[in-house]
Amino acid sequence: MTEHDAIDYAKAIKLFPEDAGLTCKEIGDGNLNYVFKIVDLKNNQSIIIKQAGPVARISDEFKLSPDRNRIESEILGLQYKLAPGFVPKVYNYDPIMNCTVMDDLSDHEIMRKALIKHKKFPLFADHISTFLVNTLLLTSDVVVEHKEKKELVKRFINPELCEITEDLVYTEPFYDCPRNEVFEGSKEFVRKNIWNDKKLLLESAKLKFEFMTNAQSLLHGDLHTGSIFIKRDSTKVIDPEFAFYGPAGYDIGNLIANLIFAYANGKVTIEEEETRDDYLNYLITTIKNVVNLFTDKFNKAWDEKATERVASYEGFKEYYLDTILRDTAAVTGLELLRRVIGLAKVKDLTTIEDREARICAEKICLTAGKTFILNRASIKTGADFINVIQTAELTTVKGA
Ligand code: SR1
Ligand code: MG
Repeated sequence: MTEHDAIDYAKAIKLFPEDAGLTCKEIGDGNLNYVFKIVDLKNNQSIIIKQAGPVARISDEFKLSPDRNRIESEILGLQYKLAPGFVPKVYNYDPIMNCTVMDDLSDHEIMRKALIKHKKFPLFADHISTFLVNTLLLTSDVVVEHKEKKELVKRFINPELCEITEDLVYTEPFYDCPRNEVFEGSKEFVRKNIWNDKKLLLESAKLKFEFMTNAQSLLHGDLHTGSIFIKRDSTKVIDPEFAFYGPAGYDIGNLIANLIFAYANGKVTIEEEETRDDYLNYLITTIKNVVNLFTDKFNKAWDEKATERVASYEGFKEYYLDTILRDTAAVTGLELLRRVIGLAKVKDLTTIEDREARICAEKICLTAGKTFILNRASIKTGADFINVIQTAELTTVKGA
């Protein structure tokens, strides 16, 4: 749709009163879709229409079924029930126009943009840990009746978007793929420490196959800070078009890595020492709390909500949670590597103007990323996650 078409569409589906004075602006800045904000200036109401085309917005090279828009609208509806208050409300899904109408969240801001401005959100770890436990545990075989769960697996089969993740996260960052976009100052470091490390390549292969075969939980599938709208007292998760049944740790690791990008940005761009320490401490506390609150809330929800008989066997909950935390560490590492090496970048790094500062931030991410993957089995607590980040920071700053 053009902006003009979107106004006609809003009128046709009778979303606004007859006397509405509608305006429209296309505000999408993601990689795949078009996002129209429709405002009724007369009655001061607004909504969002998100439309999926047959190819990705960033490149015709990615041919994608617009069915992703159905997946997005359906999972938003499900998450609205599982994690009330943490996703926008969906008003309409249209399988002909491949578009979904939902709440306008313009009173919030995109979390990545806010973090690049070094803003703090003290309630975020509490909010997102509830969202993660509710959406991940409550869609798993631990809680959902198994035939019903298999129906959900069918409904959310998402081959094309999974292929993007398989390629961009699990495959291309691990060799000198022509589609990669490595910053020239970081390329030698990448070649030596990533592409030439056979042990790391083997671990990436194991992880790729876990991603493709472990239908554990209904994932958001792309839970980075650009998929979160935030304000002081509210967190809304958007854009779940990559949703499918995969390893629960994928969402948690994705999120933590993106908090680490904010950390690396703050570390090299905030000049005043006290302000920098304060901001980095906020991010360290947030990362630690995300892991620890997830663990606490997961244990509690398991005790209250598990329906599967074997879930009550002694030691099983601990075993299951351990595998999620191991996968969380691994995906934290994978996301850290792929955003530095691969095609899809993050502004936290690309907006760093000073060349040496950007190289330093990227090396922190690459060093931590590699450790998260290789040592994933022993990274379980918030303190363990922080230890990897701070060690990477120390070795990078010392020029190792
Ligand atoms: C072609 S899509 C590139 C990236 O954008 C999305 O947000 C996902 O993160 C994907 O990997
Ligand atoms: Mg997106």
